[in-house]
Amino acid sequence: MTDHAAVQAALERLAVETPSWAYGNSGTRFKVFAQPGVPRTVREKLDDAATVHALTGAAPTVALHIPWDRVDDYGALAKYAEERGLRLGTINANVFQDDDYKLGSVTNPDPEVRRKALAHLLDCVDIMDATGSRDLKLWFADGTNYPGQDDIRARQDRLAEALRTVYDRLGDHQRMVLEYKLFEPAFYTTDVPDWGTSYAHCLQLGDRAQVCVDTGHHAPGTNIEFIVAFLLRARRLGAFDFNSRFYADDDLMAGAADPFQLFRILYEVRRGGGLDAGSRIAFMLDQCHNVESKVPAVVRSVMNVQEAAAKALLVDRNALAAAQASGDVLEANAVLMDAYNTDVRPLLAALRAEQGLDPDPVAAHRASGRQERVAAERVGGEQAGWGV
Ligand code: PSV
Ligand code: MN
Repeated sequence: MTDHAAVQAALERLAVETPSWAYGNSGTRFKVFAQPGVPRTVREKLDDAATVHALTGAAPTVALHIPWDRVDDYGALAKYAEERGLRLGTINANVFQDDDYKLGSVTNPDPEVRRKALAHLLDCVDIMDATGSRDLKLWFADGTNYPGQDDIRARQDRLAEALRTVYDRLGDHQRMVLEYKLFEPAFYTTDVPDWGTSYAHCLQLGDRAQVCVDTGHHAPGTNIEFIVAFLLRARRLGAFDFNSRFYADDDLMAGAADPFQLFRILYEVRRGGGLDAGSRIAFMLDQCHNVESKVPAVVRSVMNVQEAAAKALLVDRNALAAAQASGDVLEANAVLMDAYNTDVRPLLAALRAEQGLDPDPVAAHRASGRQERVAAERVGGEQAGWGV
């Protein structure tokens, strides 16, 4: 039996953090296609994020990327966000877009470059103090392209040393989430290539070091829900970067390429208590909208996460446990599939209506004419995009 009140309460609680960079121009390494109405400033990115939150009621925080979102006064930026019903969320450090980082940032063989990278990470913690952010997200592009290029083990030592310094600088209420990615931009070794490496470093650091699972950062065919189940059991799953992929780190809309995978992941999240009140998992999007319109694409992604979560919440856990305990493989699989095959759109539409929102946020955005309005208003200046 499904407890509908509990499902509804969990869905009302579910908050998806949107990334500031999703609102800016982006592309592949071949071409960035500019779009009309793209924000020119961090504040305009926040205006777009506020629109997503107003439409969905489920995207109350925005992740910043430093230096893409560098401003003089972070306290003022936090206030600007607050006035629009938002909070500033995770601070993403960027130690991958400077010539000095060609051979790595915190693992660079040159101690001067390591010092510079570390200083940036510590600056990011200062920014967290000003914005009131809880999480510092670390992703390192560090690695090597050729066998023999650098000492693999020494690079782990350098990484551990930098992480320790940053961890010790965190306030009691702050956390570090360490993201992994199997390859790109390095092609031979990557210094944090997988969840195990991230987990091992986090274990050495302490409780407030947690793993960040970016769903696009695995080899094809990897069973991500296993990783999620393992990390939740170990109390080390801090955050998700949701996006979807067909080939590599495609950064497409969450739930677009493989909604069944997103459901399986969110079922393990639910199983591990991650959808319960008081859960500290950050559900972030980390994606780019290269060819599709950005604000509605972020809205669609939030809705896709909600739909997958709703289906995960509908799994009849008692029936599943009974089937599992009796070794009834077919029935256990059927219980899971019944939930996945449920059309949860009416349930979510009703929930939005109850919250005073339009049941169809994408249509509401189209009907509002905002896209045309901002395209007419945001003329001149330089559109935001990847790069500094
Ligand atoms: C790296 O591919 C990544 O997933 C990291 O989270 C970065 O901070 C982000 O993408 C934005 O480029
Ligand atoms: Mn990511």
